[in-house]
Amino acid sequence: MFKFGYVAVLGKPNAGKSTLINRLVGEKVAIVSSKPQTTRENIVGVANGKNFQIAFLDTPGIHKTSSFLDKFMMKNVRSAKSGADVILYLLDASKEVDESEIQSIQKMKSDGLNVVVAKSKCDKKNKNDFLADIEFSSETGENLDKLVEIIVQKLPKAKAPLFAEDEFTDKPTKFFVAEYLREATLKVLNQEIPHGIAVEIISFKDGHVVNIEADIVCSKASHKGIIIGKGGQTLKKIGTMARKSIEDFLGKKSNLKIFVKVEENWQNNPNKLTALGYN
Ligand SMILES: Nc1nc2c(ncn2[C@@H]2O[C@H](COP(=O)(O)OP(=O)(O)O)[C@@H](O)[C@H]2O)c(=O)[nH]1
Ligand SMILES: [Mg+2]
Repeated sequence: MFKFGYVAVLGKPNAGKSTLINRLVGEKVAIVSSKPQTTRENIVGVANGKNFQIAFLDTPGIHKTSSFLDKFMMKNVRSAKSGADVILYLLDASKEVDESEIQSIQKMKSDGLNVVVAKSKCDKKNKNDFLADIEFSSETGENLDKLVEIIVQKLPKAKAPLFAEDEFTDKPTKFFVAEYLREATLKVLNQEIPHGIAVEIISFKDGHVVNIEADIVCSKASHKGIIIGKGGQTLKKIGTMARKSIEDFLGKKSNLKIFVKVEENWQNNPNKLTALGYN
């Protein structure tokens, strides 16, 4: 019997959602960083097994909203929830349980949603006394097989997989190029600034090598200098890191030209959000 379904992965920012999905999909579909709210929109990552196909929906972490960008992120969370066959809710084992989270899990269950609660990061010291369905680690791989088993049991029956075997996501190449550059920026820069940046691909010319021009958009003039760094050192570091991920992903050489632009308060500018694909 074959099974197929959509599984929305929910949880607080930093719970380990993107890391788990990348691990199960076997491709890097979602960027990961130690900074909360790295994921901004839903990304489908497809995992295949002998008798199943799971389309995971990576979601931005559940958080309080203030800007239009925050609202966009939470709209993504809601739509993932309503379209999913199963909700996989991650609770970080290394953090204490949060009452509001427990309430929202109970609410989803009483709304009749098919919820699996899993504790992530079980390789770390357990500070979470919630009785979850399973605990696992994406780092060590512990219990990943069991987690998949639990999910597959809850999936609906299907005649065949929906996605072709080599189709592991629903996003276009350009999306990943932008995300890898955003990831490199998040990794190289510390605190605060990351939430204020976005990446816009200005041109993407595929050939023997790929020629890419991209803007790193930041919200304050003072951030521009920090992103560029003394003598351009920081931007160079960002570019080198991003190019490596992009080349691994595309499987060919690339030229990456990066510009840093200041767009004050772009997170609340509907036109800019549309241009960046956040709508
Ligand atoms: N020790 C440990 N760290 C993890 C594990 N899974 C994720 N992380 C780390 O937790 C941080 C947040 O992960 P991420 O997948 O971006 O979380 P998301 O915001 O829920 O998507 C990153 O620094 C990851 O490397 C795990 O199983 N064990
Ligand atoms: Mg994420």
